[in-house]
Formats: sequence, structure tokens, C-alpha cells
Amino acid sequence: MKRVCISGSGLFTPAESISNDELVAAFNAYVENHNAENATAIAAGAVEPLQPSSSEFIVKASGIKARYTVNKAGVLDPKVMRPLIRNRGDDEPSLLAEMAVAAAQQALQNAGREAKDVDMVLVACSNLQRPYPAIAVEVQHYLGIQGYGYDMNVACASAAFGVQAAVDAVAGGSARAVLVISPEICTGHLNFRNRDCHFIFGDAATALLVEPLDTAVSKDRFEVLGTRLQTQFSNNIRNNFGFLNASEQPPRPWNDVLFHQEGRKVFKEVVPMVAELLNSHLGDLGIVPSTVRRFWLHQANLGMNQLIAKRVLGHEPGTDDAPVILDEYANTSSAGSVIAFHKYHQDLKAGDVGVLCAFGAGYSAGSVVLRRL
Ligand code: CO8
Repeated sequence: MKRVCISGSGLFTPAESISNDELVAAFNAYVENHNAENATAIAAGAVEPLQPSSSEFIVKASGIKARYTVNKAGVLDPKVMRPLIRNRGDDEPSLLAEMAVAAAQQALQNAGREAKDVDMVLVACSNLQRPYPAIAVEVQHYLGIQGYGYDMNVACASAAFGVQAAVDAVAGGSARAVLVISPEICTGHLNFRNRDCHFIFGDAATALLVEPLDTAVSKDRFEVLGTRLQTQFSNNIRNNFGFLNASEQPPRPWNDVLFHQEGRKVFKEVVPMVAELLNSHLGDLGIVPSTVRRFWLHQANLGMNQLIAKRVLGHEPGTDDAPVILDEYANTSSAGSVIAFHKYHQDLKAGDVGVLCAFGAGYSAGSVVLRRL
């Protein structure tokens, strides 16, 4: 089996960003309109009034201060409250593929590689723009890569699952190099009318190039020392959108086919699951957890990350131990841990160990232990 490394990373960030104050102003305008339109029913006790949101709550509960989106105007229009995108023809690149290609090109460039060096393209993310043809095959086409590609969805943990598949393919020799791409248009499946979660998500795309360590030309290489994946069924994060929606009788309510969660339960159940996964994985690799130089954690909730890192490191983590990008990007699902890696790996020294760890719906969790060359 070949030794394998991550030799380059890439990030695509949409041009438009929404601050908490802007998002809250739009949400509160929606609440005011709704309560005014239903004033009689509310006065009669037949309808519950909606409550306003607040930026202070959002920062305190999650650490999120802003998020990028593919369309700001639609999200902030209280009568629309979703990103509006142009309906593209079948002969044009899909938006998801376009974002994926931009991130992948940067990863290739950073790895010192070209399309001809790659055999396999994985698009690993939470929500795909269509069922088929696979977005990965479209991305492969626009990048000009021979070989093959496929899509995979393990929600926020998708990138870690993609890296394990890539490592297995490269180590076993079935692919020379693999692009693991995580494009996420999370705002397209977020319920911006739900006060409990309207602030959670943002859009971005990431890419990692995985190839044999011995032949990689990049100076910026991380050997993959090991990967470990875990899933455990839970309905606490769920989205019932699917191809049978139009057939289901009675039809589902509109908000059932968007993201919904029991955030507090998720927090309580996922923190121990992930801390245990990391401690056991590091232990089995003979690495003392407190010696890990950096954790690139999934970016859903700041408090959650601090608790996980503390349970592994044994002390309160600083941003040098576990960098934070969710303040600027919010939760970008599978892209989050890779954005943290992409932005915060240059300062690691040869021999330093870092862990990329992604977790989310399913539940699903994955750990990728890396050593800087
Ligand atoms: N403004 C003001 N007050 C609010 C707001 C708001 N916006 N929202 C809720 N409140 C109030 C509540 O009504 C409640 O009031 P009271 O105490 O009077 O009942 C109080 O604030 C506390 O509410 P919560 O208990 O809900 O607040 P929490 O402290 O639990 O924080 C969080 C909520 C931030 C959602 C938190 O629970 C959290 O982040 N949990 C972890 C969730 C998580 O990690 N989920 C992962 C999901 S992502 C994933 O796996 C990928 C899925 C696929 C991608 C989908 C893309 C769209």
C-alpha cells in the first residue's frame, strides 16, 4: 500500500456576505408583517405571534457573525427569504459544479498538478443540485479530467468520508490522484423563516487533492496517517426533501422539505461522540491527544468545538489549537473543516500532527489524522 498525502487545497467563497444585523432585520420585518396580517387571529388566541430574532442571541448561541451566500437580495427580501438563482439550461454548467470547479482548480494549482494527473473526482457534500447526471461527472468534464467521478452525501461529514475513499483508492492504486470536492449551497435548503435556525448556514466550496506521498511535487504536503468514520442513526437533524415529495399523500408541509433540527439535542449527543472518536483514533495511532498541534473541526457551533477540543486536548483550546472560521462563514456543512484547514495550515512545522474532523447529520463523523512533511 502506498503512503498517501493531501498535497493541495482550494476554496471558493461567494462574493456576497450577509451580517447578522442584516439577516435579523429581514427576519424581524417578516415577523412584523406576519403578526400584522394575523392580528385578529392572534388577538383571539387562535394563532401564536412570531417572536423576533436578535444578533446578540446568534453570536452568543453559535459564534456566527456573518455568512456568504450565492444571492443576498433574495435572502434579505422578507417576501422571498431564499436565494434566487438563474434557472440555467442543460447545456450550461450548474451553479454547484461551477463552485466546485473553482475550488478544484485552486487545489490543483496549490498541489502543482494539472487535470491530466487526476483519475477520480468525488463531489462529497450535503445537498446535490440534481439526482443525475452526477455533479462529479459534470465537474470532471469541465476540468478536463479523464477517468471517473461520483457523488456522495454524508451531510456535514462528507469531506472526511470523501478523503477516506480517496486515500483507499490512491493507497490501493486504483487512482493516481483524487479530487475531493465539497460545494455547499446551504442557503438553498435553509428555512430563513425559522427563528431557531435562520442564522445557521452559509455557502462555499472546498477541494482537496489526495495523491501518493512519494511522488507529490507540492512543498505543502500532509501525510494521511489514518482515517476513521462513524455513523449512528438520528432524526435530530433532518431534511425530507426528495424525489417522492410530489407523490407523497398527503403532501408534506413546505418547511418539512427544508433543514430542521433539535439543536440542543444535537449539541449534547454529538460532542461526546466526536470526542470519543478522536481520542480512540489518535490512541490507536499511538498519538497522545494533547500533543496534536491543530484541530480543523467542523464549523457548526463555537461552543461545541471548544468542548470537543477541550475533551481531546485536556485544556481550554485557543484559536491556534482549533481555528474558527464560522464567525465569517457560518456553517458551510461539509466545507467547514476544510475551509479551516485551507486557511490555517501554513504555519505548521515538519512533523506537526493535525486532525481534520467533520461531523453532522446522520449522525455522521469522520477523523483524518495528518502529519506535516
Ligand atoms: N433569536 C433570539 N432568541 C432565540 C432565537 C433567535 N434567533 N432562536 C431561539 N431563541 C430562543 C429560544 O426560543 C429559547 O428561548 P427560551 O429559553 O425562552 O425557550 C432560547 O433562545 C434558547 O434556544 P435554543 O435552546 O434553541 O438555543 P441553543 O442555545 O441550543 O442554540 C443552536 C441553538 C445555535 C442551534 C445550537 O443548539 C446549536 O448550534 N446546536 C448544534 C447544532 C448542530 O451542530 N447542528 C449540525 C447541523 S448541520 C449538519 O449536520 C449538516 C446538515 C446538512 C446541511 C443542511 C444545510 C441547510
